[in-house]
Amino acid sequence: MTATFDALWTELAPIGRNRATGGYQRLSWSPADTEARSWFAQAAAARGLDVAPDRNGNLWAWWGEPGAGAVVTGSHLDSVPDGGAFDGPLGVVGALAAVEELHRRGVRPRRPLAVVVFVEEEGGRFGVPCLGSRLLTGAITPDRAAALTDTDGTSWARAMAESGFAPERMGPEPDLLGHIGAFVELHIEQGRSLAHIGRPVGVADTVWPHGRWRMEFSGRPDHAGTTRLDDRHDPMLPFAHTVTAARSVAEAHGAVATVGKAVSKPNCANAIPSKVRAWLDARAPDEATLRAVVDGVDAEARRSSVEHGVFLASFKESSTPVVRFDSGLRDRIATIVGGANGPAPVLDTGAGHDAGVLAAAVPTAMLFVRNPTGISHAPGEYADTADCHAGVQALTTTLADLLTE
Ligand code: HGY
Ligand code: MN
Ligand code: MN
Ligand code: MN
Repeated sequence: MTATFDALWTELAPIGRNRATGGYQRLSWSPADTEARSWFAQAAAARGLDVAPDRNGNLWAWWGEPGAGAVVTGSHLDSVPDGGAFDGPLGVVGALAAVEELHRRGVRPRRPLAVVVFVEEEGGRFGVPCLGSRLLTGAITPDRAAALTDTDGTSWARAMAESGFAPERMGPEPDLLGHIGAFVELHIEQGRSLAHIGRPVGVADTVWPHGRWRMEFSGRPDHAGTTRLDDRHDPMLPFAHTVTAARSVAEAHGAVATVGKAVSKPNCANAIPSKVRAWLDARAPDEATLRAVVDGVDAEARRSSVEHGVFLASFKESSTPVVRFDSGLRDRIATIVGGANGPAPVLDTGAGHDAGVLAAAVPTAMLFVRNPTGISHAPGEYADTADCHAGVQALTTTLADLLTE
């Protein structure tokens, strides 16, 4: 298993890699994403799996005929801009290596198994995370998905069509979903909980509720040298206030909030901007706290906009309710993968996953692999090879247990 994992990891590693930063740029339907998806299709077929896309662009590789009670594992291959090597690929490469290990162990499955690669998990190009799994489960309408655009104005429907899919066929797939008896996703931890307690592998318990909101501050464009300060309607000022308010409001609620993306129009050093568009990402331990954080930031943004004579419009782009993974599956997996040190630790996370979307429809679990620095969504994301191998062993043990019950 370790040799297979290492070989597959090495094959995938150059695809979409930015040599200058060491990070990855695999935005959905881009040439790098397409190359990674083709790599997956080939690697899965070489292991005797039958590969077929669903109507939403997710890729499925089946061991056995698709059918009732299937055990499904997998993750995603797209990345955030300049993301890390592990977020997504660990769960895909790990799944393929686990399938080979199941063969080596001589496991005779009593139900079908599939490896899935979900499309646009990060929302890195079209803004809504977990788009492939949301479409599959009906958590987003095909019309809304079709109309999402990237920063160049290319729509999801067009990008999908250019990759050979028929956007008019998008939508929930109750038959496919109805086949899934259990879904398990292997993922790098995006924090330091496992490093802190000195364990290589953990099992997920909950995902914090989270979402993205777009704020558009519209002011009056003017000359940076000649416009008296009192005469300005500068949208950069309430925007700047909102960035710092996000931090203090989140801090006061034990939550997190981030403004990681902003665009100024016309983006000119010697002109007061006409508009600043900014995205708030907010996450909290429970729904009420998340609401309070978003409302609190919005109130600050509005107050400051009024003060500066700027018009503010806010829109919710996506949200994911709190996820509680299947407790029976969680405890069973924690016990069987725990080893000599007792059951594997159970963790909460602030990161979103396709498993979180699927959890609303099917029994779902996640395995996390230790991340020594906790860094993620950045080139510095890292996990030791030995810990990745331990994660794949845990996934194999889990799949073997589910396939033979
Ligand atoms: O943003 C997130 O939590 C994710 O990794 N999709
Ligand atoms: Mn991920
Ligand atoms: Mn991610
Ligand atoms: Mn001039």
